[in-house]
Amino acid sequence: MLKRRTFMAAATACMLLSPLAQAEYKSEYTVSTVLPSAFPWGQAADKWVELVKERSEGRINMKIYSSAQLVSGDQTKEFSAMRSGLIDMAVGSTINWSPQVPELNLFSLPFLMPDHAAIDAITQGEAGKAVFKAVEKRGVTPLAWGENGFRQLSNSKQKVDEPADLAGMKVRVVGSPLFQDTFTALGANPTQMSWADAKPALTTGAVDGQENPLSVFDVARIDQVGQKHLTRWGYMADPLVFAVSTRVWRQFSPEDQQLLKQAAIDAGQWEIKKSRAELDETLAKIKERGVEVTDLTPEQHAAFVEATQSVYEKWTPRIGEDLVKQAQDAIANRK
Ligand code: X2X
Repeated sequence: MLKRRTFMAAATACMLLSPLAQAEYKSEYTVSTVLPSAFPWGQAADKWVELVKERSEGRINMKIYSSAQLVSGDQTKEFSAMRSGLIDMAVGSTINWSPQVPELNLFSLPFLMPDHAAIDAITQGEAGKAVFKAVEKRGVTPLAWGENGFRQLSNSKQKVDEPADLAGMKVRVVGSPLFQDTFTALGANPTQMSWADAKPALTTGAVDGQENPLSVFDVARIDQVGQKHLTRWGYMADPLVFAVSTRVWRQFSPEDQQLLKQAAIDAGQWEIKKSRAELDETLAKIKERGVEVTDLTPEQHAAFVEATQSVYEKWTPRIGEDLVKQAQDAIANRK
């Protein structure tokens, strides 16, 4: 009996001590990104790290590992690595995490979001909350949204303003299955590869085209690898998610969880505003470099929408009928 009581007392003492044990933080937390500081994406991560350091007075230190180097460049493995705790934190793209979180494919549905207000209508509303719940369910704690941006199509062959122009065109896409379906539906010949392999493949001509936001096209100097034609079709936009591995998240005190979250929200808002504000200037720069930029007429746009309907049929059940409907309603009622 006495023994049992001693044991109970010891167990209680341990439980009381556990908040102290929680306070023992790692000397440094890893933060994974795909794009480094020269891009808005990398700047979003930089800002988060800086705000956390400042607000925690140096108690919480984070170190950024860009180019998906923590997963040897294989960006679609980033989420799993975070879930298992191999990576502590990340600022990641919805595209790269969608193989593990099917709900994130919502943002990749072609021509779902016509403008920035539509992105915000999803991320800042109920649909955004539902997406975050889906991320959380899979062992990663999402904190805030950022933005990689509307993705535009470039190629080395010809002007593209109708689906027929894409016939047989070899297009590099991210390693997320929905993209394979979108480009196949358009008659193109999509090839999945990581960002690390994309520029070399464009350089050698292994692929004819790619799709990425204007900021990525500009900073990575995609014009220098023969990409002379760019179509501003804005067929999808990938938000960024600031997140922490839930295993790691639980080690922080509630106050520090709040600090990390608020810093992520502030960094995200700062980056979204900045990257949108830079778009016009970026476009001008790209044109100055001699890239032929094509905008679609409403009729041309409609032809692309029409050609990609099969993607909705296949992917809506996987994403969730309710979530897609919720997002569509939010977009219809956007400000
Ligand atoms: O690989 C890409 O195209 C990039 C950099 O935009 C993403 O990581 C989604």
